Amino acid sequence: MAQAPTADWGITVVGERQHTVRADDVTEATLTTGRVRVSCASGDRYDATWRGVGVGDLLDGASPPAETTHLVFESDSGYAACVPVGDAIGGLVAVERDGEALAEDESYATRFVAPGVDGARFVKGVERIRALSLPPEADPTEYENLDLDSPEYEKTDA
Ligand SMILES: Nc1nc2c(c(=O)[nH]1)N[C@H]1C(S)=C(S)[C@@H](COP(=O)(O)O)O[C@H]1N2
Ligand SMILES: [Mo]
Repeated sequence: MAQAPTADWGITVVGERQHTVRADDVTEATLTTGRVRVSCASGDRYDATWRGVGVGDLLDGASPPAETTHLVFESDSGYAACVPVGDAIGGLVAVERDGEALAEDESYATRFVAPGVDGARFVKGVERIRALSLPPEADPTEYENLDLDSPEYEKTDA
């Protein structure tokens, strides 16, 4: 692996305003922990304890519109997932899995996880989170890209 992405990440959150949360902004007190299963359509699954910043905390400061229906999580690789806000809000952008910094073991430092969301949408290397207000007839999958991938993210069978 070329370089450890260590504590050098930033996530830009876009609502009515835009703000960037950086690794330096994250203190022990702002971290939250959750047990979440990663479950892929291929059948692979595992449970892990994730530690990171709650999605609600990330949205603070970006003033997501009251009509927000979905959050789009975008990776630095182009991979992107569109998740109903009610599901996403129960999740976190993790920086640790089972007590280990993701940046230590993986080619990415951050990743979205949330209970009840399928593993394909657990975007690795989150770079941007956008609040969307979609009308009921909209197709949320048009706002995602679950194919494009950076090779070092070693996508398992989608
Ligand atoms: N950026 C990025 N995130 C991604 C993927 C990817 O290809 N790129 N693959 C997804 C898929 S299909 C699954 S099942 C999980 C796999 O997570 P794991 O490596 O922890 O098993 O990551 C998801 N997150
Ligand atoms: Mo997957």
